[in-house]
Amino acid sequence: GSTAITPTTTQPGAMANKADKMSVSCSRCLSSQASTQDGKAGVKRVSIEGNIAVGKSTFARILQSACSDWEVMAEPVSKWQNIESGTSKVCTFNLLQMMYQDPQRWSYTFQTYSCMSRLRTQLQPPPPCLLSSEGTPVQVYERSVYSDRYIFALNMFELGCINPTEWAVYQDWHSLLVEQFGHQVELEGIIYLTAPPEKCMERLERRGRPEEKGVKLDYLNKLHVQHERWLVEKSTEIHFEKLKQIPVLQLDASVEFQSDPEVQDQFITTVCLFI
Ligand code: UDP
Ligand code: D5M
Ligand code: MG
Repeated sequence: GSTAITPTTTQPGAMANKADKMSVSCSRCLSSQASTQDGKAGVKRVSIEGNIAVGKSTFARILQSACSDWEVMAEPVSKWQNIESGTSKVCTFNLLQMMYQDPQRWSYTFQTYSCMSRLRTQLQPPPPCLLSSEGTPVQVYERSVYSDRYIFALNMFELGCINPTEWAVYQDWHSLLVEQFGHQVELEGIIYLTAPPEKCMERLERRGRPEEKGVKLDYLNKLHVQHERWLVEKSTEIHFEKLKQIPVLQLDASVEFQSDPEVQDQFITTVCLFI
């Protein structure tokens, strides 16, 4: 694969200053080499990782509108909220709600569905316009099959909401799926958005997703620790060789970036240098 991505954990300030605040345009990304490794030849893939409500979707929308060479693939949350019953299309299930209301019963089921729906979304071929674009076509995923396992499923197991048998079964099929399909969704970099869990809680409450009403700060603290172990301390046991080598760009998302074009411009510049 390509090695064009800066191979370190990077702080935003240094790289943004190097780029000397170029204007927001695709020309910032033109110099990179695209991967030609597999069925999605020429496309680079990065995922945006981070705690619940840290601002991933907001950040993804900003990237999408900044550069037409980037295709953002949002997390399939609406699918989790509306699973069609096999027998009646008018009857739907809200698995996200079920998981939050009764985690012991539904965590394992949720993990099977979140991983499957994520993979299905991410396996879709890029649109032709992306491949014919002048710059480097980039697919930006909101989270990945790796955060499913190394953040959420692992956390549920550690909390006792996934039992040891379920955990063994989960890990077995997750490894099989990643080994079989992983090369088609292989990441070349991870953008890790960070903010104190208290800031995420504030944003989660502001967003007001009904299913997340019962989410406690303690849960966000635990997810924060899982992210830090995986992406910063590198102490999470990882089962995929390539994943261990992936460059991580860490961005401080605790600043109010949604309404600040200057911060957005800095972020975009930093991401362009990273990609
Ligand atoms: N948000 C905000 N300021 C920011 C970034 C995000 O107020 O600089 C808000 C955003 O409008 C939303 C909430 O924080 O109401 C969570 O953001 P998002 O859905 O993007 O987070 P995700 O869960 O995707 O990480
Ligand atoms: O994530 C969307 C919502 O879905 C949020 O409540 C977390 C939850 N989520 C996402 N992936 C998983 C897995 N794999 N397990 C459990 N819960 C999950 P947001 O961060 O708001 O975009
Ligand atoms: Mg989101």
